[in-house]
Parts: sequence; C-alpha cells; structure tokens
Amino acid sequence: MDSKYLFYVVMVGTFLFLGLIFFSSQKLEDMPIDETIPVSNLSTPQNISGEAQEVSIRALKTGRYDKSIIEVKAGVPIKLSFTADPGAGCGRQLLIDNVGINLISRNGETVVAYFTFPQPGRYNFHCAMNMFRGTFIAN
Ligand SMILES: [Cu+2]
Repeated sequence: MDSKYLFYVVMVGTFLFLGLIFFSSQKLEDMPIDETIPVSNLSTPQNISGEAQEVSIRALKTGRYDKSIIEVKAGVPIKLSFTADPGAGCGRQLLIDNVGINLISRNGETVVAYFTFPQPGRYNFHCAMNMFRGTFIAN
C-alpha cells in the first residue's frame, strides 16, 4: 500500500476520533446560560385590556422546543409561559428577537412574560447560542 495514502487515512481517522470525543463531551446540560443579557420584566401585564393570547413554550432536554412554529396575532398582547426541563442546559434561557424578551427557567419552573408583536412578520425565538430554535408567525 502507498505510504502516503496510509498516512492520509491515519490522519483523517485520528481527526474524526478526536472530533467524536470532543462533541460527545459537550453535554447539553452543561451548556451555560448567558448571564450578561438583562432578564425581562416578568409578570408585568402591559396595558392588557381584554384578552391576551396565551402561548406556552417548553425547552426539552432533547435539545429542542416542544413546538417550532407558533402562530399569533400581531398587535394583540401575548401572555407567554416558558418552562424548561432542568436538563435542557442553555435551553433554560429563551430569547425572542425584536421584543427584548429574555426568560430563564433554571429549575423547571414556569416563568411568564407579557409582550406584543407590533407588526406582522416572523420573529425567531432561541437560546443564547441559537441551538434551540423556533419562530413566531404574527399575522
Ligand atoms: Cu443553546
């Protein structure tokens, strides 16, 4: 066998092996929350007159949210309940783009925030590292 070829195979094999060790050592439950982002004001209904749209999101220890698409109405207040499995690592933090929401459910508790999407569009929600991902569709 060509020794250059053998060298190449050994190098690639070593690389893959080290990569596998590295990724399998990255346990979801060890992924940190980003403490530098100010936590949203919780449980402060902002001028809720009449009904709010009730929405819930759960971060699962499998590394995903329980839902990836949530349809809501734009311009109508939303009451969001967020819960994270204790083993969900960085998924215990929920950020929603453009509305300044940063919720943290450290130990499986449900945290609540009120907010409104001002105009129709797609608004992403995610953990600080963008591993957990979902989208609000405001109509
Ligand atoms: Cu993450």
